[in-house]
Amino acid sequence: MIVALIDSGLGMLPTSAWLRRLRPDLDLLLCLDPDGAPWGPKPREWVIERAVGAAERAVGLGAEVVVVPCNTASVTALEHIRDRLGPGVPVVGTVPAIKPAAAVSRSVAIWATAATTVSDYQADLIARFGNGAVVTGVACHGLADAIDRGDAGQVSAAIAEAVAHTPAGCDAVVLGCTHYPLVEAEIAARLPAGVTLFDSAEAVAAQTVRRIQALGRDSTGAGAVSVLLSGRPGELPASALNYDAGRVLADPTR
Ligand code: DGN
Repeated sequence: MIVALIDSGLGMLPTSAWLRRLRPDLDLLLCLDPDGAPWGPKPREWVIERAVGAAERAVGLGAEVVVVPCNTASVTALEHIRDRLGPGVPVVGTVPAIKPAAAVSRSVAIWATAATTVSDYQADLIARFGNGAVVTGVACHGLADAIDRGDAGQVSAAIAEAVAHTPAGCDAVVLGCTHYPLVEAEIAARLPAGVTLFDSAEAVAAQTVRRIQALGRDSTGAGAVSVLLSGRPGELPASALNYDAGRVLADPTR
């Protein structure tokens, strides 16, 4: 069975790593959009078009399940992807891990892209799962993009800015952009001791496995990893292409 993962860039890697751990037999199709990234600061219509387009191409290449390991695309485009693909293709989204954070903390900060931070979806999640905690949204400008570009100086500057906007006394930080766990060690080192980080990668992978099981299909595969790139593969960090010995497909339609 082919499972497609859709994100603008490298944010999908923590989730795909969990999927590999839980179900090494699955064939993964990693759909990245170097031509359209970053999605975080883009207009809503842009994110919807890129994410729905990637999902359609993935299904055209044989994907039977679509995962969106991207908070920005999930809060913006998930229902559009579901509408376009129809009920036959399970679509699993990602939301910031507010619920587990607010279960143990009275002061939570959510680090995310600007799009996620201002979304009604995030406001609704806080209302439903905030558990009475003080929850503060922190928009981390440029952090996801700097991670994609492997720009250590910009990563460091964006983390410093986010730390400065995180309320004193906050003891839980939700990594509400799937890129951020890739620099988790640096984030943890820059926050005060005693702050716990939360992310959604393991939970999204586990939910994907449940949705696959619910399909009731024999889903064994070869455990292959393929990469589908929009536009300019030369601009994608080598770390993505070296992720596994999978095939790299260039998408001629972009
Ligand atoms: N990884 C995406 C998210 O979780 O919001 C951000 C993607 C981007 O392009 N900024």
